[in-house]
Amino acid sequence: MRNAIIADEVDVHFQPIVNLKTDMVVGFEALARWCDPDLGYVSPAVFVPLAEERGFIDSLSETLLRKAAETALLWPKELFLSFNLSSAQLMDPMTSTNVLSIIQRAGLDPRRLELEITETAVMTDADVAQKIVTELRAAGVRISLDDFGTGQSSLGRLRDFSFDKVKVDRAFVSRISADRASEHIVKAIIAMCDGLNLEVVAEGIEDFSEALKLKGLGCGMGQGYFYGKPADSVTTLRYLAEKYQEAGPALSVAV
Ligand code: G
Ligand code: MN
Repeated sequence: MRNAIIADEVDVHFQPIVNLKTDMVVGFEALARWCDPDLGYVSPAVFVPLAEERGFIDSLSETLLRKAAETALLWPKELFLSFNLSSAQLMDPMTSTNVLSIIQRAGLDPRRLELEITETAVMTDADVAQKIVTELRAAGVRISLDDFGTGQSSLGRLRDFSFDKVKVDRAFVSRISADRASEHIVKAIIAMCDGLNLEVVAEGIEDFSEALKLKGLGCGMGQGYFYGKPADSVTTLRYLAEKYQEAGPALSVAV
């Protein structure tokens, strides 16, 4: 893994996040990909905890964020980049300084960056996490609460912690057409976020009926295989060029 970072084998893929009302792309989530020449494809669920444990999550994250930010510079300016922070990073008081200096070096406006954090990560050291989040938000970075509804969900966290966006876990979205309970839970999350002035993204939308149901519930944004699978930066640029061509010649993307 250490060598992979040095050899530049770790790559970033991008998955579109769309406005459910207009079906327009509003941003992309960066997802880490590692294809080892001997091991083949290694899942981030395996290598991120490994990097945390062995103490090189910082260099891994720096490589990924730098690559993601450089790619985001090629997109239309109104699109945001969403990047996952690991739990170890949310315990490290240097994280905000590190993140801001990486995107500054890359030339990406902090207002185009969103950082995804999980409730479990926030829980480990709530004071440090709060401080990191406050510093980042002061610089214009937005914060989303990832995988909402699973793990150690606490509604108190939504009250006491400052976020901008909630990402509803795909465990609820994938069953929204099948069971009433999931539909009611998603409906309640959307209503709550409305009242709290938080944006909502439904994760893991896989088919048209799920998309339709979420639109009906007034969910603002969506993400999932139905709208696009994670793809490399070249494919992502091609996708944007097509989308923007459909939207009219006034908008263009250089490929
Ligand atoms: O924890 P987080 O929500 O960041 O996880 C994102 C993961 O979910 C990625 O590995 C991505 O490939 C996967 N993913 C994204 N969209 C879908 C989807 O529609 N269905 C399924 N099963 N997985 C998805
Ligand atoms: Mn995420």
